[in-house]
Amino acid sequence: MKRLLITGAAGGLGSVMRDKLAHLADTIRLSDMSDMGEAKSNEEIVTCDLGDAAAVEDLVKGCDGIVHFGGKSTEGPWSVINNANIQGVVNLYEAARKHGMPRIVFASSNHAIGFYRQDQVIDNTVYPRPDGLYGVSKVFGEAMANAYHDKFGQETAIVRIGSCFPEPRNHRMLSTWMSYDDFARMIERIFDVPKLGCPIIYGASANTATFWDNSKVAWLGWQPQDNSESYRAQVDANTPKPAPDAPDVLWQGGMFCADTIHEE
Ligand code: NAI
Ligand code: 15L
Repeated sequence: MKRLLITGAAGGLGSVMRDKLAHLADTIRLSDMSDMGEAKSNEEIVTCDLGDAAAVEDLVKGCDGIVHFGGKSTEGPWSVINNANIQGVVNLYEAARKHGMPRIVFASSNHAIGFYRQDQVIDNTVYPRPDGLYGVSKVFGEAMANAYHDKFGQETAIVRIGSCFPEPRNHRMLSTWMSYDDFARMIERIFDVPKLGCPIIYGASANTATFWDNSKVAWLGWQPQDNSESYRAQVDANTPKPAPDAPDVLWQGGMFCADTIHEE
């Protein structure tokens, strides 16, 4: 690609993927509303709020791929989720429609399906079961991706990310963890395949413990290489085992299922 846009570039995933995806394009355009530091020689930095339609239209112009990490990434007040994850996604897809429909990686979340039980293995055909307002906003983003695909042919990889951190932090994450390297390899495949469409992909490493079946997207050729099992002893030693009826044990979305509505 000539120019790849990464939104949410000041965040946990954006600040790691900024380097790991640098080889995918001549120029990486980084965007966030928070400070992203200095631009490297192959980078452009654009500070903007995803809720600002005109700014997002300028942001997307001239990009031939988008990795959309920007947004509210946990539960919070609806006004914040609404601006970033609802209005922000509408702004992004409208900008993409007007500017050549660059392929999009949409950072959805396991919280779109958080109320499936941990003793179930689900694939990408299940009905959403969001576990709060944040999860609902991710279901909205998935619906936008589908509508713009069916209506205009816009291609999106909808990635229901599990827990993408340096290491799994608790017992639930032994099933939901995805390494940064596995995610970077997935994004490489997404931009490599000649025809993408609008698939839903579960974002987890090749963990022995799993809630998710990616067999319907085997055609993508993504083969995760890491496995949370190598952290099991460490997790056992450092984190208390939750009670068998705790949300973190019952539901795929874990503690988000027990979180409250964050009033304004
Ligand atoms: P993060 O919270 O560290 O980063 C999100 C970034 O988006 C922040 O830098 C924030 O400033 C920016 N942002 C928020 N609202 C904005 C707005 N209105 N305009 C412009 N920028 C805005 O989150 P993280 O962990 O890096 O996640 C990235 C994406 O992946 C998020 O969309 C999140 O929902 C999704 N995700 C991440 C998971 C993970 O394990 N890290 C799991 C599931 C989904
Ligand atoms: C998410 O959607 C969040 O963005 C991330 O911070 C983690 O909480 C992750 O889900 C998870 O479920 O572990």
